[in-house]
Amino acid sequence: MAKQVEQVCVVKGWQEGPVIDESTLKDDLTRHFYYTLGRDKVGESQLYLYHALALTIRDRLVARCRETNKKIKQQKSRKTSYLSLEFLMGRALGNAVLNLDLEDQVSSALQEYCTKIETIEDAEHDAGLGNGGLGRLAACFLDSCASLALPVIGYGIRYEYGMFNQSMSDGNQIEQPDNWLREGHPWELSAPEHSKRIKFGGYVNSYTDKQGREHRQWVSSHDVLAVPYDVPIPGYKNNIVNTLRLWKSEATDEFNLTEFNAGSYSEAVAQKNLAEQITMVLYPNDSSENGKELRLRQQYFLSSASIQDIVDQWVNDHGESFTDFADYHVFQLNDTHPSIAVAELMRVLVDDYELDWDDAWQITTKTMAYTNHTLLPEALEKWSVSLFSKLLPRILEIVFEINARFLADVAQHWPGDVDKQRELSLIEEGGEPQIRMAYLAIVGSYSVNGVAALHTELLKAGLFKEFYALWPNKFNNKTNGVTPRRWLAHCNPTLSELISEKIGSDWVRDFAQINQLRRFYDDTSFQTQWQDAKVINKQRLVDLVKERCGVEFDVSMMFDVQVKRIHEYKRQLLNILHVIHLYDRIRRGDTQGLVPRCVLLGGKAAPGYYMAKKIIKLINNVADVINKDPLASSYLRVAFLPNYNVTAMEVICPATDLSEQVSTAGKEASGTGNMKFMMNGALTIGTLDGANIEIRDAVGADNFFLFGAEAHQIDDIKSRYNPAHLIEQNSDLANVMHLLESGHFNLFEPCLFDDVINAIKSPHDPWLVAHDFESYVSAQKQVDKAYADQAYWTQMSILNTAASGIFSSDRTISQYSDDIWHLTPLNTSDTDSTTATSKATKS
Ligand code: 9L2
Repeated sequence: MAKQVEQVCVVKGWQEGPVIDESTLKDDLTRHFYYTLGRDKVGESQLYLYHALALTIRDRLVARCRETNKKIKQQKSRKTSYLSLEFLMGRALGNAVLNLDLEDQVSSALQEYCTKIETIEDAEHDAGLGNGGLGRLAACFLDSCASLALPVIGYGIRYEYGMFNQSMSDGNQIEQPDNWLREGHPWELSAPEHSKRIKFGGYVNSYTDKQGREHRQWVSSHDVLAVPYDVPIPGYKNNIVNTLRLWKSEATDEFNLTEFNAGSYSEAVAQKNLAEQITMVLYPNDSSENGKELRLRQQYFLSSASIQDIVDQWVNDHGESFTDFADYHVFQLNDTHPSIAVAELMRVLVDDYELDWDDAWQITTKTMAYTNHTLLPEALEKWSVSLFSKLLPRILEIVFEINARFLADVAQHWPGDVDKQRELSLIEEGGEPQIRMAYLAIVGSYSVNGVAALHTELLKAGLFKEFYALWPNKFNNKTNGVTPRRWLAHCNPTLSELISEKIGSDWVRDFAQINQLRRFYDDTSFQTQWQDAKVINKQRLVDLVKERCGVEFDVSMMFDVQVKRIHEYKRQLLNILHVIHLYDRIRRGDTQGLVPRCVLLGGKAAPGYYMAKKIIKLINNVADVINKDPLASSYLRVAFLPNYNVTAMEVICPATDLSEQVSTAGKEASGTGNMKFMMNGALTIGTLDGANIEIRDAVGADNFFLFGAEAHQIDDIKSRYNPAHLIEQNSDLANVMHLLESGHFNLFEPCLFDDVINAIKSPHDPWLVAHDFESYVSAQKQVDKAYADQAYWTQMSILNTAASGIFSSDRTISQYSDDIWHLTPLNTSDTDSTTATSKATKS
């Protein structure tokens, strides 16, 4: 039998894989619809058509992915592995059709089914495997890596349940599980033959070999299987398709067998559940840690599976010599979440391949690179030593050894300074000893980067000051970016077409070219077209808001938008105070110069975040009162959009006039929503925080609405903070507080917002809401003034898009590659072999 298969295998062309004739998309769609899926009634449901189309496209992706992998092998490329607990991918169909340049073929094929891609797309669930900015950044990075033909593989977790679905009940957030795989996920291909065993629990033995060398052995562990599911990542019109490898946890067979043999059927089944729990659900906390054991299991599971995957491939190709390993591999750690990979690589090298500690450490510290995404103390990960010792006994030993050697270096650098050693130790003493994961990441990496200029400076001057003194060259900045494919070309076809008419369509590939738009900013007929495009996009959002919130927005009003995770530091509260202030003005008849606005807020609160949930309720109550008041309706409408996600943002950002980026200075590491809005021609009202600073620099201070305290002033302001006094001094703020305190927005729910009110009035409010209110309101007046002059506003809008070139994640990734990864792009000059092969077959 086996022999026969071998014979078949050498039949011509088979090693290259079967040939796809790419001109037959229509036939493939029909074949998948009728045969793969076994359907015959068109029009009954869009779901099967979506699946058939996804499979049709996937065939083309798989062919290119195989070619890409072949190139990586042939060109002996250095590779980056991007390790992240989150990949917030959103939908894949529209993006794949765009990147593979299949728009015309798809639309003509769908005509036969009397439908179009926009309708089919709605059948796809978002892949919501992330919380917010950090997860979406990972997704944008993958698009850019593939588009730049860089050999980068993403490693993540295939959560059975992604980010929860949010709905509203009486203005309160309700969380529902996101069963995104229910109807199948046509993009993935499982590769069980590449499964890895992951150890948990047990204990560590030592033994001495014949040469007298001591070895450590992690034994009696309860192993779990990591099964890979590969998702193709197409580059933009370059025939490169990279891979996102997502791991799913499963029980090992032998483990079950031992239990079965002991006659414990139910224990065996229970253990199976335990194993599968690891990848069951994404933790829904953005920028805050909760220290749950299962989360640590997820982190080690991802890190170990991914490290083993890369090392196994290495040993396959090169044997057990690791001398050159660091020349071919980089691991980029997306925050500290996978930082345990540092210790895991040491374990694999020292225990499994018997390298000396020093050799292994050399290799590790030449392959690991760490990105920090936050300065918030509550987000800095620490794990208790006792939990580590129970769950990962061998990893704990390795962390201790890394620490001992590191502290010896510290002693050398600062002789006799015991405090310094305590400060820098990977183990935080006092009470329950904790492992500081950021310190492990810094010590184990050759590169440490922040995600915007200010953020990196604050890291160097504050949180990581001592490490910066020790290793100044490790530290670097990589300002975030977003992919212009999804965030302009795909989500805003109307504006994209207009841009391409003016400057050609190469901006989609080379986004620096967007600056050519500058030439047209004062061209009045172009301005009119620009405005027309905005109206079309606003209509799409009007429909969405109507459907989801039951609120009527009006395209003739200004669209003022803040969508992001709900967090006190992001200050949705400041925004809603301004809304209340506008309402107060309307009620007082003070409407001189007031520009009619539709204010939209959206975002999810972590389920355990009490204040964030109160803020959602407040927004909903305020919206209710205002929307019901006929006096307000021609000036002000307010809505909270439930279940904000990637797909919603694709409708929201093209329609937005004013982008709200109002975090307390120094708290938002970068922000990336700010960049999506800018690309789509929104103007920003914002503080000097994160990437806002760079946005303002790029577009010019005249085209940005600035307000609020600056990062370097915050400590001083806090030291003499007196909100009661500020409220007394400012009648606008006093009126707003009076409306809130009188219960105007909670008439039948007494005391509902007391905690919110007290937070604003507290001299210890870390977010300084009352402090920034006055300058925020005055910046908003400037906004009104500017918007009232539509020609002027449109000019600024064009200039914003034109200046957004540097916020492409292609720029970010080029910098990662040049400064940290040192990758060589894959050769894309040859015609891709699927096309070549299909031509060859045809002739
Ligand atoms: O760098 C991507 C984003 C930044 O733009 C945001 O300013 O990362 C976000 C930043 N708030 C971030 N930092 C930390 C986390 N997310 C995070 C996410 C999930 C769990 C724990 C922390």
